[in-house]
Amino acid sequence: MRRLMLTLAAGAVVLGSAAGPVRAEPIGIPYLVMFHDEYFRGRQIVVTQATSHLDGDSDEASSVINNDGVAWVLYDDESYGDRRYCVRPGESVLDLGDDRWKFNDKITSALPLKSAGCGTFPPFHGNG
Ligand SMILES: [Ca+2]
Ligand SMILES: [Ca+2]
Repeated sequence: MRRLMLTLAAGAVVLGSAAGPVRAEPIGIPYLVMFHDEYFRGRQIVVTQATSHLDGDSDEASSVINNDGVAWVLYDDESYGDRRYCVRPGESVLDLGDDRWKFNDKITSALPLKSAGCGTFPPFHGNG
């Protein structure tokens, strides 16, 4: 009986972690912050200004949060080229590999805009 209860308890833990939302820690750094892993995990990439090549952090970002006051555009290629997505102030993307974007381990350059809106750049979330 004891063995059965332990087995059930272990099963519940696995189900809970698989089905429940993964809560990311709040990030207080007031810039664009990317992470090598999903859900704000792994090595941090703090970007404070336009960066035409992320050097050692290129093609590594798997999640991102924008704590800056303006929108940022994230590009696949260096010097702001190829596919791109815009993240507005206060927005985050917990998994850049999501089917909606397929942008995992892609970002090579990052450019801040002069506004909080994305203008004509495609946003990760919603419109404009
Ligand atoms: Ca990664
Ligand atoms: Ca790239």
